[in-house]
Amino acid sequence: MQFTDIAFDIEKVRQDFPILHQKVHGKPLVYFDNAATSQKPKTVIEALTTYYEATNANIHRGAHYLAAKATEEYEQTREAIRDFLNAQSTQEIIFVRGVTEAINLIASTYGRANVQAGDEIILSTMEHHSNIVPWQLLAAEKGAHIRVIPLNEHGELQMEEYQKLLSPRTKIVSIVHASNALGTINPIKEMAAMAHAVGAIFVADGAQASVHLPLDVQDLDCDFYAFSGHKVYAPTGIGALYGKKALLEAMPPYHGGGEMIKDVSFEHTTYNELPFKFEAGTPNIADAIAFRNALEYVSSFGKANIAHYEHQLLQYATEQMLQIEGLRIVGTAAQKVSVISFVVDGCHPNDIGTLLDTDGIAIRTGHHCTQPLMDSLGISGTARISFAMYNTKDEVDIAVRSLQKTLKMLR
Ligand code: C6P
Repeated sequence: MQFTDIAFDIEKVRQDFPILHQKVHGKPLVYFDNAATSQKPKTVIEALTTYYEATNANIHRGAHYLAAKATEEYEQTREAIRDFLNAQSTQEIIFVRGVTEAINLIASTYGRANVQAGDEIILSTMEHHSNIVPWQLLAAEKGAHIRVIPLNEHGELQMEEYQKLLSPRTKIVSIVHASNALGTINPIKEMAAMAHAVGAIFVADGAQASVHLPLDVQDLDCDFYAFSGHKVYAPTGIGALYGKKALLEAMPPYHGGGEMIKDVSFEHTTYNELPFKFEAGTPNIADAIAFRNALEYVSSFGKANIAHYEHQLLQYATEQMLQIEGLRIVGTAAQKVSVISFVVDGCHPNDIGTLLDTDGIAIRTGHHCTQPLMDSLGISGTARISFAMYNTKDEVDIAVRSLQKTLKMLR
């Protein structure tokens, strides 16, 4: 297969990622675990160093030069995220640690205020644990019920079953935009409209989609959209939650503390305006600032161009892997991000991962924090290859050769 219309120079891109140029167990590193976390370009790494060397100060409170500079840079990232998501206002962008914290925030605030006994929360079989457990905690507290959309044999949502689950009892629908374990891209725009038709709100888990798909929260009409910086080439420990302003305004705060208040007395506290109402305490300033560099880095290539390239990697790798006897790809949806989960007859995924590692190839194995999905498929886990913009066709060839060798050893 010939790759066509690649809009950027992959070798140049690779030069931007220092970590890629090392040997692991004596072999050049092939990093195929990007769905777990992506590697960081120099611009992000340098932003962190520059921040601590030249800017470090607490934000939104000091009267001095450094405090003002740090505050300005922190708020510039909020604007970059607004732009990345095409949100209407920076008041709709809350800094969080990542998707896990974002969903816990929604469940603890919007959920507690709006879900009552007998209400229903709709999830899908392919959800990550972080989009299951916060809702289970809420449902247990409130006497609400979780309903689950089943999948078809390709790992796509059964939309007619979703339609049947929706009712006036539905208060929240929370669905992954792109599955980390299957790669499936879900039709969240259509799903949000269907949720709205019964008066429910729609939450999208954008952990995987955010790095691969162009996003427009206004067009998607999600009520909440969560993503983690570390999967979009930004540092760990920083992410963003988009929420519609009217919802955020009506919601009670999440954590209490400094920054999220206007006035405090022992009798009464008034809360700060959006988005600060949801950002108690000193935040992760350095990583938030470097987050902007990551988003700018992605935007400089154009997300559609990156997606086009990654799709070719996905197609090429899928073709190559399907030639391996006994290998089955788990997740064959028509619309996929660049994730390939697979199982091989007679081989445990962990053994495959361990042996590929001896050839310098990093993949993830196991249940990928989607145990209900694995249970529904009747497997304990998969081996998973996931691509980023810096991966190459040659790396796919290296991995396929290593896989062939590995499977000979295991069978
Ligand atoms: N998936 C993976 O290897 P955090 O950890 O908060 O940044 O993201 C959680 C999360 C939520 N939803 C989806 C769809 C995800 O993929 C993840 C993280 C990683 O697949 C680590 S388990």
